Amino acid sequence: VLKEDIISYLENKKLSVNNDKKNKQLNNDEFEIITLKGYEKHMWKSMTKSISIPHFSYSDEIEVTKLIEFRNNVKDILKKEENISLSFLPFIIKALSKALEKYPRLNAWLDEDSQSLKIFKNHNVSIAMDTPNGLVVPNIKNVQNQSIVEISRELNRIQLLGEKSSFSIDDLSGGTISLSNIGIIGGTYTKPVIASPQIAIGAIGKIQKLPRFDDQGNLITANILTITWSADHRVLDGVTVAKFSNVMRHYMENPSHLLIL
Ligand code: CAO
Repeated sequence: VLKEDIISYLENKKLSVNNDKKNKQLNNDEFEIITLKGYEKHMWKSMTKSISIPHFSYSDEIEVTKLIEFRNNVKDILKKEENISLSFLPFIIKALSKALEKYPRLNAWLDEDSQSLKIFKNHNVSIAMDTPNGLVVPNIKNVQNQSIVEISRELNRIQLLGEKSSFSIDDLSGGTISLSNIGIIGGTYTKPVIASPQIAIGAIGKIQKLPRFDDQGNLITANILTITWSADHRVLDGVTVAKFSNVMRHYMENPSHLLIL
């Protein structure tokens, strides 16, 4: 057999293998092409920008037994009298706002061009929301002036809009800090991605019954909710974020203080 024949045989074989592969790739029954649109396209753009931010991450455990009792005590009456569904989130949003009163620097937008922070007086809390059309982040405005019942009503309103994907521009713009309640789906810790130009976002895990020790060293059944903060490390340091998170934890662990302070 000539050397040329062997080379030609091998090349033909390679060609036919490649053609087989090509044909396989072109077999439309085996895959589906999804073209990104709407909210998904926006997520592509916003997350690509966000991921260039140097993220600082901070996590903590919050003991929410009192919060669960408090919420369960008023949940049914609120549904009956006002037709409002009260979850834990309105308490968490209010606790966040209380912490912002002490640490307003987290409630800001970063202008990269002028290297300046615009610190807002209003607490417009963006809520990451799972909708039939993907991730949307509407915000609840002026939380600092709203009661827990008012925040619940607003949360119920945006949930309804989310189901119909009919948010107004106003609902989707002007958020100053973000929260993501991924715990409703599951999981304990997640590291959220900052929604630029905001500089901080918190992610809440699932409430879990876990063994812990109380101050006297007794083993107790605790209800633990985790929170993880991502903050823009160019303009926020770890100590500020930790102190801010401690204030928020205090209000979540002592929900009655949300009503009197
Ligand atoms: N742990 C345990 N239970 C929780 C919980 C948590 N972290 N969060 C909510 N629940 C409970 C609520 O209390 C409620 O229970 P009841 O029936 O006893 O009242 C139930 O789960 C349903 O709550 P809800 O849907 O009304 O939730 P919410 O008000 O806490 O949250 C919203 C609203 C819009 C944030 C949520 O529905 C949602 O879309 N979450 C998804 C967040 C998301 O997509 N994150 C990803 C962002 S990054 O890609």
